[in-house]
Amino acid sequence: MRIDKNQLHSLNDKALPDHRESFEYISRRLNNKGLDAQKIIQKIQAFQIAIPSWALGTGGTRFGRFPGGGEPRSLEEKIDDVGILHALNAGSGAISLHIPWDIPENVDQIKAHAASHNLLFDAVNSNTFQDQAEQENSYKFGSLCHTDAKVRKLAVEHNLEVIRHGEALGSKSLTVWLADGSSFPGQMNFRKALQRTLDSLREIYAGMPEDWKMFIEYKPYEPYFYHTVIQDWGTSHLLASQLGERAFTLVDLGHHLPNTNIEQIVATLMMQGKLGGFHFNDSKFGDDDLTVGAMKPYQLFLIFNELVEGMEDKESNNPYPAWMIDASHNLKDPMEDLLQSIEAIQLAYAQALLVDRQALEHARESNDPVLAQEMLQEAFRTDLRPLIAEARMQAGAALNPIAAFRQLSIRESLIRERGRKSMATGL
Ligand code: RM4
Ligand code: MN
Ligand code: MN
Repeated sequence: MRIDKNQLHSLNDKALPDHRESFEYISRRLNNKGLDAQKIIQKIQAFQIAIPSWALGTGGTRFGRFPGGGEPRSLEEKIDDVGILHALNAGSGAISLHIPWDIPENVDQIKAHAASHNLLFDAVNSNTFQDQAEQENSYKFGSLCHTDAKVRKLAVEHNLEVIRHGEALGSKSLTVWLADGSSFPGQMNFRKALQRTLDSLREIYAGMPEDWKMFIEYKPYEPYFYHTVIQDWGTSHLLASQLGERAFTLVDLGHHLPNTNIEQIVATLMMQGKLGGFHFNDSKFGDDDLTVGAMKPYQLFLIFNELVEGMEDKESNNPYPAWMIDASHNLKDPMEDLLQSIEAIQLAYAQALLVDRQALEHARESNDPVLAQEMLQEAFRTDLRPLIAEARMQAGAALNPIAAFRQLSIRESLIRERGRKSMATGL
């Protein structure tokens, strides 16, 4: 299914007078502060966030799953869904595949299909946290860290195969998230498990094409409850540093214990040139996979404040990070949730662009926390929603993506096309 752009534009036309009023107001306000709204709009338009192929269906918890209907039944249909999102918001121009949930069968056809929606293939993700049907050696007690060399070999080979799939599609990076760990004190030798993980990662790193990057995620707990081999950014950074120049840490917002200062982690990694990518979501307790910005929008803004500072720093050698949403949806329509997530990210980014870096630095140098807070909160409390809407409209997308999703009855059409009981592959 595809969005009819004429229908989209006529919806925009109806909303235009109201939008004009609010956009003109904010443009004037920004102008008075010496900011050019159009420049911010261009940055928003250039900022593209990948959608993971596993986020288009209803996720569940370990207690149950309540499918919503019209879920994509194939990789082609997942690409269609990301295409719909991109047509609505002009901000999600890439898809990130999880192998083996989404093995591209006919590569040329899949590539052409994605291109017809103006989509690129972002990082490919490996999966050694589940056993596949007929897999002889189990990942039950770990994968890259396993005590048995046969299991480690299987996991390494799987990652190499994921790289080959990614190469065929034009991806340039591999994201590795390991569930590996233990649930009981004494169960695993920490030192040996980490060493074996490093050795296995070396083999994968050696199998990456020259122009590829490896992103290593970390997470403090879950699925194991006592120890996780790559538990924090420090461990991920240690591995990335040992592996080499093309290995980086990936920050997944949900992979921190409550109250962790994630923005500080971002700054530290960027200082080292080792922040490779980002997985966006929000949470209250742990890896809750909630809509970005649903719980802690100020934290998201503070993170973007560091990201912008790092990206604008001419002396920084941090590469441009890869952006992806990583969430699973239990209650909301996944597509509406993704639209909300993208908007929350764009807003936090745009607000961070408002901060006068020189003035902020001055406040810091003169040890003036009051002024520093005033500056950050002034930016955070500026309502930039009309600016984001304008960025979308100028790019041919919807002024209001969620309203358009509903008014164009997209979910109803998808249910008609795919059925009420269709189920997407994923968690
Ligand atoms: C993990 C991690 C990975 C994602 C899986 C599905 O918690 O965030 O990025 O691939 O979930
Ligand atoms: Mn993740
Ligand atoms: Mn996660």
